[in-house]
Amino acid sequence: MTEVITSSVFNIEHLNKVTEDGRPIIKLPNSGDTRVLKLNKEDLIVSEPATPEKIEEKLKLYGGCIVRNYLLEEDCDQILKDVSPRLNSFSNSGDASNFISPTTRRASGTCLRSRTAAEKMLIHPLNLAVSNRFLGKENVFRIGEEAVTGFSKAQHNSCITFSIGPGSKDQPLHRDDYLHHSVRPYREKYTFGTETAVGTAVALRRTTKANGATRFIPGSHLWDHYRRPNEEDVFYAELEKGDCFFMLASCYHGGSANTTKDEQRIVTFLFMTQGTLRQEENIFLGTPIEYFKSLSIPALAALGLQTSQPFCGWHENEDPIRFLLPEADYEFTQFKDVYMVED
Ligand SMILES: O=C(O)CCC(=O)C(=O)O
Ligand SMILES: [Fe+2]
Repeated sequence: MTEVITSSVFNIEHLNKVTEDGRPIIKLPNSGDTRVLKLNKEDLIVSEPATPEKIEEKLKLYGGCIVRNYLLEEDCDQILKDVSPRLNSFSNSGDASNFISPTTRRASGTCLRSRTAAEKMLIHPLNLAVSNRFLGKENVFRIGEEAVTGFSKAQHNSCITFSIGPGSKDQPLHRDDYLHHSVRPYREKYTFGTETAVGTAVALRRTTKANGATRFIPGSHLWDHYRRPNEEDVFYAELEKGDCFFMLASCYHGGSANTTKDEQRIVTFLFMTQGTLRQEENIFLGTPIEYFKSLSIPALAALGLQTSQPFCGWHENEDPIRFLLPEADYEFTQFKDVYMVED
């Protein structure tokens, strides 16, 4: 397993000077890594029929890939309808670094506002298979004379529908795994075990370079923590309605400038995380319990409302699905397998 460096804050070198507007200037370590991956669109497109294995292969190499025709157009329309009230009521004044642009509207909690998002996008078989491959954990633990195994499935992390409006500027390039304090070492090739989030971004409408398609740097999932992301190295994930861009959260990416006069760039970006980590969005506050009770068992499990084997996330000594759906034909086991140990 690749080592995760847990703290790098002490590597900052203070230069004792400030910018014109008073921000202190620092230097960060430079590993000297100059690898750049120049790809064609075809390299990133998963051939049909898309399988978890094909997606996994491209994610390991490039950090991102595109799956055509991932969701039905009617499901895209339904998700957009469900989140539209939130998009239309959204306003913000932006922030200094343009991370949250004033011309970008965000409907967070898309899997809570849209049953279609939860039942079609969250539990899409390719999302579950790929995110379990990159984020799932399975281990063996001793309990007295026995040894048990537990499989902790990937769970929902966040789901935001972004509507990037005309006049929006480039969002600065960043990695979404900062939220779990991931500090990435330089890697020659991909190694499993340290990824903390995997994203699927579905275009609810056609997305183009001109209207603000997500751009990312292929191969940047293998870069060290401080390597500077350059705009010359980006690739625009242009999507037709219903297409999906898979991306590891260890990749540099960002929403892009919208230079059109009147097009909104509308994408739902779902991230999954490890079943043992805290979710980015606090999905439990403000969501009526009736909404959770109305979902399928697989959707509840993927939302993190199933105990992660073993012991993580229970409610009143029970699995949360038993609490939410007491009548359902459902059984939860704390362990995957139970063995006797011969010492
Ligand atoms: O809108 C996009 O394409 C990406 C947005 C994003 O990366 C973010 O807000 O973290
Ligand atoms: Fe992001």
